[in-house]
Amino acid sequence: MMKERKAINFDLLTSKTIKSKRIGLSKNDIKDSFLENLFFHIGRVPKGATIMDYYQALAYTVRDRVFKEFVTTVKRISDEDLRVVAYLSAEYLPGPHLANNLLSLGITEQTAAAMAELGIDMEELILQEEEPGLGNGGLGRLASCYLDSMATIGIPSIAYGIRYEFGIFEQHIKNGLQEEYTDKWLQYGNPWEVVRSEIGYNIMFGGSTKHVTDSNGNFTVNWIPDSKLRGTAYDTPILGYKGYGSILRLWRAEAIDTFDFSAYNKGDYYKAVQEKILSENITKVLYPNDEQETGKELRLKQQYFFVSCSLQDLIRLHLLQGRILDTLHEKFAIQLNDTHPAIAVAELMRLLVDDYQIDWDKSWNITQRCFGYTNHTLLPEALEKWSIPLFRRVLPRHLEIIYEINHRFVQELKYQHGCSDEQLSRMALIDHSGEGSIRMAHLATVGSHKVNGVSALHSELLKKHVLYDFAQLWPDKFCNVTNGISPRRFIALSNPLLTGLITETIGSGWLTDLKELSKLENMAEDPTFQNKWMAIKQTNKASLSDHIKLETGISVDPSMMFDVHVKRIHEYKRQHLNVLNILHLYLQIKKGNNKDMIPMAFIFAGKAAPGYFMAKLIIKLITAVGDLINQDTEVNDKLKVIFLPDFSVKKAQHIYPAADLSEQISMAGKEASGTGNMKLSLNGALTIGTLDGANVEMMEEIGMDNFFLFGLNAEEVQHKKQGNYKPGDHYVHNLHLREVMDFLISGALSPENPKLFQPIYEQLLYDDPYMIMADFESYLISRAKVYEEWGNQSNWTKKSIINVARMGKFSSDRSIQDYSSLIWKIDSFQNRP
Ligand code: NBG
Repeated sequence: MMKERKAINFDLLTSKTIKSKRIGLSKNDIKDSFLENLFFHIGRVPKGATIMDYYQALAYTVRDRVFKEFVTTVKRISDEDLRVVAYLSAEYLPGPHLANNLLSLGITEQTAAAMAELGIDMEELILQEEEPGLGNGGLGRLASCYLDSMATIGIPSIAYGIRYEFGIFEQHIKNGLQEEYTDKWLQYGNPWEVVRSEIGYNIMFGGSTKHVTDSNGNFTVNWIPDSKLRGTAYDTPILGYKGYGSILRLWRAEAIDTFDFSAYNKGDYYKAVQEKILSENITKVLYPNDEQETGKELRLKQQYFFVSCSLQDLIRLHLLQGRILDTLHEKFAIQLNDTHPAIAVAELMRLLVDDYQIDWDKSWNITQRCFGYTNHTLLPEALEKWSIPLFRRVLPRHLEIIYEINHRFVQELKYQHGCSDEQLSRMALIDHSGEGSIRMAHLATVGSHKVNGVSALHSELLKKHVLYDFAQLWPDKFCNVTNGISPRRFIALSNPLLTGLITETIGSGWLTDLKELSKLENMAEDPTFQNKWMAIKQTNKASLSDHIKLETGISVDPSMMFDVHVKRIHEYKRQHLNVLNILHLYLQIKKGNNKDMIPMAFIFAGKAAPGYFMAKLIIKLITAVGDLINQDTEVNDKLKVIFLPDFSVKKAQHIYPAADLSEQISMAGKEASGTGNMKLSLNGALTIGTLDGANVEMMEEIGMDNFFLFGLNAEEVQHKKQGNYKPGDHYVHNLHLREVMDFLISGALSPENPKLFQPIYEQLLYDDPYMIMADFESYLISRAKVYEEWGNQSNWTKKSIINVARMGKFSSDRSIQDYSSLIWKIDSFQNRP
């Protein structure tokens, strides 16, 4: 037993009046800390130090100050016994930490000055940081924006995830094709994290269960696993903007016994370390799939591993405060970020019922009141299902628990709600077709007290289609929280010039209250302001153009319109629709119809899932079109086509500020929300888009006149699909479409392999699941309006200013406030006395 600890006085650290040099924010304090860290943490003298040493010394200097805020916040949560959000997400994309933490601490300038006094360029240090690519795209980035906002407005939170040793692959483009290389974000160590070796949990897999009734007649289930490993916590402190602290706790898998001496003694050296290798595999690599489920055993193990560690951790934290488990839901609101952590429903039941012997009904009540579930996709291929034989092999006890939840649920449906057999089979957690599978979205829905979609349209479609029966049954369970983005990361950090101009004009309150941007609206027609606005865009474009030259060797004139399409490559996002238009423009120029044509640079970036043939072919198509156009002197002063490799948060921050036009052209009903749409618009790009995801609400806010709308809406898409859609009809009736389609397979794009793009051609002509042929004409008409508006630069700039002024709704701070009031019922520090 540990002796009771004496009360430790935190005042030195947390008081606003007592100053400690170690955490001081003046230039001199920062300089002193930096040198101390360089000497004592890194063990270097300036003469022998590398740039990486400098970066790390600065990172430690900043981390100390971030920890101060974190410790202060934790103390407050504990003193005031506050309810905490536990955010469970298999993915995070925080982006580089250094510059963001400097901004949050408000010490960017004094740090740059401190470094300058030492002859060091701070910008160069910032560039050293490898970003943690622990996510595939929007879902992971959203989780990181939410951490930023929770810490900014002061929602007590802890975020849990997986510490993938290798994050999303590095994308190289060779001969126009995507090649994947291992991401090495940890190769020089990670100064932002602290390993908590003492915070670790045993995780079990496989084996069987034994049902026993003890001498008192109590029924219990023992799970006898066939393997065990340990999850260890790695903590990264998160600091909100001039705000509060939070923590991102990532789990790494390790062997319980790292070395098998008996095997070693028998001379089996390989076997001696085999367990270590097998265990560590669990957190080795991120599955690089976007919106596509592969049903792989390792993936299920990853999900269970991090969920179990996280729930065991929450239980530990809860009991540490001297509470009983009956009140777990009063102290924690656990949010499931998509279905990836949905196994948490069964795991919490197991922990409560098996490990803590709480009866089923009470456990179920606690469980349902703890969880909220956010759905992020309607794509059928992304709705997770696990085959029953696989599930039984990996998690035999959870299968029993899920059967039990299902059994009780089906009974309730039948006897309390009088549901038909058909309804029962649609709603059950188990799908009996084939070898049988578990529907994780149903498990998450049944096990949560709230279910939300991520935009108004998506939440409606969720209720109408994917979770229709559930929404009929429990209408109050369903709600919407439209996604948002962090204005700190996506404008303050990414676009310092525009940030400066806005702050100079309306003050700095908008960074924490984005609605204040509306004050810019008065300035939209002011010629001086417009000129400053345009000059900034021009500078940002020149900077991106330098970057493009460096990365691809292609020169882009910054006076061209920058038409930007950056996001994961996916058929539903329709990068190929964009390409068809580019080919159309190319053919027009070749025919001499180019008198009034506006010079345009089409900029693409994004990764394709390594096993996704069509997406990879689309990348090849973009680069092939680029090769054709960029070298053709007849065309290349009017058109440029760029594919920037290896899209990441860092790269995105460079691209958004330079965009004139934002392509948000998914087939309506497919993009749950989109967040790139918001990031581009916040940086002053106008949007060309369909009525999909959050575009709908953006257009409502921004106004139809300032948004280029086109295409079928979700209902029309649905209608067409149910009818007799013949994409070939569009080919026959639309001359422009026919020309580009014919060109696509003419071989001109790939003389070495004339049939290369045939799969795209045939899919569009005979199947066209994403209605590209149907939307082509409308896209061209909308683009014609773009060109017209661009012709009047003052008018375009006015619209750009209005776009920014009306983006207030799309701050992730607003989203977090919505989650807090609708789902978590947690007050922010800001709203507390
Ligand atoms: C993605 C959607 C996007 C949405 C993000 C964040 C998945 C499963 N879904 O439209 O496709 O913006 O989630 O909500 O990655």
